Amino acid sequence: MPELVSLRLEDRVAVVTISNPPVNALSPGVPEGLRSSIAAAAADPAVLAIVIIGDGRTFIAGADIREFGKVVSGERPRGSLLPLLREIEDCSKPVIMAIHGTAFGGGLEVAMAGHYRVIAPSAQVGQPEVKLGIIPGAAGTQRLPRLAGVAKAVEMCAFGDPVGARDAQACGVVDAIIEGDLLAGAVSFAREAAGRPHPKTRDRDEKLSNTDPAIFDRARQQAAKTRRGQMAPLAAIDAVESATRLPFDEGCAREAELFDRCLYSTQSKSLIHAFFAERGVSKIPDVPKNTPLFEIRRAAVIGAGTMGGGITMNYANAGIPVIVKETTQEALDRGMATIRKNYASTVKKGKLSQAAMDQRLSLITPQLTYDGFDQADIIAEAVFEGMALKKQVFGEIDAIAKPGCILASNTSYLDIDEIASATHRSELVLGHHYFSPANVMRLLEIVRGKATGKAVLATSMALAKRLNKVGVLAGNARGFIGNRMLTPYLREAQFLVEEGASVEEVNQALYDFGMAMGPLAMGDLAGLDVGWRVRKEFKHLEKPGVRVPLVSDRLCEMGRFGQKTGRGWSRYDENRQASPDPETAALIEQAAREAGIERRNITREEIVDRCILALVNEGAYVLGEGIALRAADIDVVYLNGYAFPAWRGGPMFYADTVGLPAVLARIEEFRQRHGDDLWSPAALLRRLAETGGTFGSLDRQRETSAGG
Ligand code: 3H9
Repeated sequence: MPELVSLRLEDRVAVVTISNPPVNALSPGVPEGLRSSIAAAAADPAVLAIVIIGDGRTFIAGADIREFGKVVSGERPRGSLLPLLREIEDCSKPVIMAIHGTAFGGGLEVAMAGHYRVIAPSAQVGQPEVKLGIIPGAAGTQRLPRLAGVAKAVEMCAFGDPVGARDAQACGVVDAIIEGDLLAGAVSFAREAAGRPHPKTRDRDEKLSNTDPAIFDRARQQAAKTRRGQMAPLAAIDAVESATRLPFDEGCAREAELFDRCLYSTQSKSLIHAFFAERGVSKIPDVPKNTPLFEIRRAAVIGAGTMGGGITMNYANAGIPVIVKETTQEALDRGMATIRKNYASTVKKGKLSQAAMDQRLSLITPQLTYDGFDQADIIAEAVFEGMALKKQVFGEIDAIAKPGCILASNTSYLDIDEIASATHRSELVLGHHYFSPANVMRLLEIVRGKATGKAVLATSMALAKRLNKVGVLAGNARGFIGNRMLTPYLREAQFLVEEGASVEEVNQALYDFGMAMGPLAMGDLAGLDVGWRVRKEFKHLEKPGVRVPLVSDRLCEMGRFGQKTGRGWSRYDENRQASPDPETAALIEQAAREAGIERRNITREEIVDRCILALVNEGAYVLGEGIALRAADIDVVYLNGYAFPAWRGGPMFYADTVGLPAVLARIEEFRQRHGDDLWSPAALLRRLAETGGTFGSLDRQRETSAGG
């Protein structure tokens, strides 16, 4: 096995190199290697100073996240990095941390125990632990305020966003930026530092005095708003606050207490699940890693509406020249105006420079013809949802596109194989289903038709990353993964209002569960006419005698499409602020009366269970039918496309945390009340619940049998 930590001498400076690919996480063996290397360097009279550096693409990206599960399950004791960090800090020779890539979490904590930090201009530092539902656990909340000041430490520890090299230098986290060769710069810095007294971070208390307590209040308010429902950000704020009140060692003890509370919580298990789910999702068992990819240099998009415009922006954002085609000048102008407006608002928020906006716009060619489509490597179709139109468009582009050009449909419900049948290249046809707004939402469902080639799938996965999306493979079934599951979720929300809950109660219960907004509010935002159109297209598939929601079609017939018309389930003012609409309430009551539905009081618990377990049960069907490869993929879809709270891990992980026997029992209860057609538990769910399995264990089993 290659050495995780190695030591060599360069110009009387000991260079300690960490080699634990891919990200030099502090896995077992790394702390031990650091300890022995530092001890050896300290004892060697030839050594004047010590440089610690990471091999490969990064410094240390943090603790090994996989270890946390083992600690929580009792498989491994929870070790502490604190003694090692103290040894580094107490070293008689100056220790210089040379940072490139990322010094995240435990990586930054190690770096802060050094006497100096030097950094490559492109590197980042951060305490992103809260994104995993935990807080820094190796004195990060105690050393960071001493270096960066309390306000910066609160921001970094409570919200977890990384800080670039210049910012890190400005706030005092690093001492120098090294342009050019980092190691050479670090070694020469170390030689200069040798012999001078070197500061211990834990003794530097000057930035802690006179702390304004309002810093903590403001951070708590911000966390309540932007990290709603999460415990780790609040714990991180408490831990940093303790640095201002307690001596260093007592502050560390308080941090450890808060860290443990977070580590053993369901929230951190959920967020860690989400972290690995997102990283596992691009692996397609029958598509080898080394599948040759198509080169995507130019793109073309058909349709400049809401979706087409967003898709066009995705390509331009990734630096890919893109043609966008519309059928009328008016629609094209409207589409381009929206694109410009979107970019301008990002510039206004300071998140994009004017030059970058201009550069992105220069990559977009708006036009009414197919000119240049024969040069495109991929053509993305985003026309109105309707099979006849889609087939016509695919027939047209098939005739123009060059051989090898990928044809991707943004359909959200339609049959990819039927669309592909309009072409002579079904192996190059698939779905690229974006989520609105397409330039913002990270999810991209990559829909595999029966003939879609493996290289096309592999290229799509790679392209998703380039477009800053999370690509999830979905089978070709109506609604694919996300929208198929959404149907019963929205159905239950509507049934609940018919049975007696108010629109506001349903929205609030799901919001309190952690969803970004309630289901009916989401319908109003997306436009109720979207579902109305889909329902009309698939009306012939409805089973006679099975209950269907009564109200949304009526709202649409009245021209109440949601936010865009000012009225839907709720009423909206000019700022799109919702208020209850007595007319909707009356309409619901009337519809329920006509259908003979007895109205009653409905608890928040029932609202949440009906909606969320409808998602879970449909998810289990989707998984059982092979529409999704893994339960974790379904979670990734819901976390990135539907704003399911990441701290609950996604619907399938949530079901595991509730316990599948309890989930099954509740579904059975609903089945008794609402009938087999609506609430038959999926066979897969039943099997797992009855055999002590979980969706997570099923994923692991499948991964093992697929050979890794
Ligand atoms: C912590 O430090 C707690 C401390 O306070 C100490 C407490 C005692 N561990 O993301 P990528 C894997 S908590 C294990 O695709 P990128 C990842 O799964 C930690 N594995 O690359 C993937 O594996 P695979 C605080 C890790 O270039 C591969 O590396 N630190 C870890 O897009 C490549 O990852 C964090 O939260 C890890 N720490 O992004 C940092 N990190 O190839 C988390 C990555 O098998 N990591 N892997 O799928 C990141 O933010 C990104 O991975 C990073 C690289 C920016 C580093």
